[in-house]
Amino acid sequence: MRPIRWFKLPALLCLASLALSGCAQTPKRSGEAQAVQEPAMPEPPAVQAVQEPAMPEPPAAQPAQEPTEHHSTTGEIKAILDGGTTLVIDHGEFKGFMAAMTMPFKVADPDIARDIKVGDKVQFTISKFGPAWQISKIEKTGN
Ligand SMILES: [Cu+2]
Repeated sequence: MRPIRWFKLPALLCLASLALSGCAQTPKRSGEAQAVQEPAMPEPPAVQAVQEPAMPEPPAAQPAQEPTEHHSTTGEIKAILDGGTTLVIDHGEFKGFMAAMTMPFKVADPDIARDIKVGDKVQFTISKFGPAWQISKIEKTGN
């Protein structure tokens, strides 16, 4: 019994010390490959600042835009509607754009039609504000 115990204990100590020194050992002593640099950690992709899409602005009042196209003709005022913001006009031909007919037109700025009355003969211009055609200029030529 005795020799066995004697043998066992150092064996265990030896194993333990091997394990410890194995961990503690510095791998290279050569001085040659010391400059091996850790590959830089790839940068994590920058966290995209996820931006809330801006709330769509309510469409601005159309007359704020510069009109892109204009047509002029003459006509006669048949009715004034919506507090002066719409004029029904029996209009002549807009050359190359629209045949003569009676139809309503929005007025870009009701102020420009302030003095217009039903029955007035007018010379007027419609302009394209965004998708909408509106009267941009109107003057009385007779009645
Ligand atoms: Cu028309």
